[in-house]
Amino acid sequence: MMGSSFSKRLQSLIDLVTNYKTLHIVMLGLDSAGKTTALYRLKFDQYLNTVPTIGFNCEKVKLNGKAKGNSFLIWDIGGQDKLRPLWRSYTRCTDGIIFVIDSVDEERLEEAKMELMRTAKSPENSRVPILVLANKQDLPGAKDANEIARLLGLSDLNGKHLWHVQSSCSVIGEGLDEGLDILYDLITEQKRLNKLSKIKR
Ligand code: G3D
Ligand code: MG
Repeated sequence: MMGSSFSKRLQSLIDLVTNYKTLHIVMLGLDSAGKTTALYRLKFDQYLNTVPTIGFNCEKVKLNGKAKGNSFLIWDIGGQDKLRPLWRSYTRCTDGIIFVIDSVDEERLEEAKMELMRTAKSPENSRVPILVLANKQDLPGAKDANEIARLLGLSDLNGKHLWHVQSSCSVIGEGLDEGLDILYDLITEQKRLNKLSKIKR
């Protein structure tokens, strides 16, 4: 993880000079949920033919909405089961988590839920805001955002994590900018809450 901590420090220096923030985001989800497609849609505004990710991809993505000027450094971590133990080292010290769901893959929703809950409950991710992308909304039979929230049991996270489910179609980029704007708001809100709880103590 040396590369990651070095790039983080370098980024902090750049942010200090420019007065804009770069937040660190990790993108997780089962293999083939659409993580890499989403990342490259956000970064290059084009659809790239992806191959299953071995290891990780990392891109700096500029925010366009209210948070214009700020950026997310997004780590896209391979989702194959052999790679999942790696998630832990990437989620350490992250500002936010994006969890991508294939909204038509009913069979693996339970597995996705297990991995999401494992990540959410890990002590190093305590209070880290979570954006769930209910992806592949263009496909017939896709479950909508409310249904995905229910099936993943996200209300269990209430009081522990700020979370939001955004429906998306990564191949055309629909829902991605909206999702990032909401995640930015959740992170800002969580930072405010963290400050408040420090003052109280
Ligand atoms: P991953 O990085 O999470 O493993 P990928 O997933 O980004 O590699 O995507 C896996 C497959 O799902 C790809 O198709 C990709 O085109 C497709 N996909 C991703 N997002 C969407 C979406 O929103 N809608 C639809 N219809 N397909 C999507 P292939 O065929 O290359 O396996
Ligand atoms: Mg990938």
